[in-house]
Amino acid sequence: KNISIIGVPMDLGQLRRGVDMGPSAIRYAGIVERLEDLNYNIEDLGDIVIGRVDRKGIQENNSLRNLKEVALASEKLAKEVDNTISRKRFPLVFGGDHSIAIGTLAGLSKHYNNLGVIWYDAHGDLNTSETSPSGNIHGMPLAVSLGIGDSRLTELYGNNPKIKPENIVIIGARSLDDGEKKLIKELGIKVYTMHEIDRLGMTKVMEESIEYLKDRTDGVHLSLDLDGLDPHDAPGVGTPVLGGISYRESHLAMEMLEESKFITSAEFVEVNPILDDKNKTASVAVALMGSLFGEKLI
Ligand code: DIR
Ligand code: MN
Ligand code: MN
Ligand code: MN
Repeated sequence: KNISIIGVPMDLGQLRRGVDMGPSAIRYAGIVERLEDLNYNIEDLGDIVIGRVDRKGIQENNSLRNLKEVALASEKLAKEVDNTISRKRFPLVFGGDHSIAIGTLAGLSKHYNNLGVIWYDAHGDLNTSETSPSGNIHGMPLAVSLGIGDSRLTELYGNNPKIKPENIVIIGARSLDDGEKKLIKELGIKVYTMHEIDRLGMTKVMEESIEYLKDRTDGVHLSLDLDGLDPHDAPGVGTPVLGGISYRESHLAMEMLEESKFITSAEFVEVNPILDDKNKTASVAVALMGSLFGEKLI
């Protein structure tokens, strides 16, 4: 298989500094070598250029903070992802904060009519400017991709909506805002919260998720927010939430996705080396990608 790496040093979708260094941290943790050892052809396309913003403006109260710059970067990323698929390569995107998923899904939507999405995250990322408690766009990408939110984001790169609610599975949720809970119920989005993961075990959660998406989709994107994992295992994230998915459960999930053979694109987001412990979180991301792409213990 041919894999193209796209770095997105985006930090404008939230307020913590340092998440723009995520793509470098993941590269330093050895991702290219790791995947080359699995006999993939790897092409590193480098990083998308992100606009600079006056820090004073960023701190201001705003219900859609840095909208212009986020939209511009999303457009560039969408183009890059679109081109990568056209060249029959697997897009592997590194964040940056989770607002970048707006661009990734926009690019993918040019190639799939029924794109499946696995949203591995402590959060739902289903806010709009009306429901968001923070005004941070990294809490909105899933809503935007469903066509819900400001038209400067939903209309981006054509095709609105990019994805359908019945093609989404959220895994690891444990911090959902009221508006997000309402939307999940209204749209009937499939969610495995930490309660279901504890109760059923990750094996059953992944079996059910794969079975659910298998027949209804023509491609499946994995959007993995490192804060889906427990902060003990992934401390380098901007919005850690206690009681998350373990390192081992996450490996199992990646291995089961690898066995399913249906993942057609992936992104690993919210790695923030400034908040991290000796690049632990980027190393975890790289280890999980190892499993996702077929590394075996024996
Ligand atoms: C919160 C936090 N729901 C918000 N979201 C995060 O600001 O919308 N998403 N951290 O990853
Ligand atoms: Mn997220
Ligand atoms: Mn999150
Ligand atoms: Mn393990």
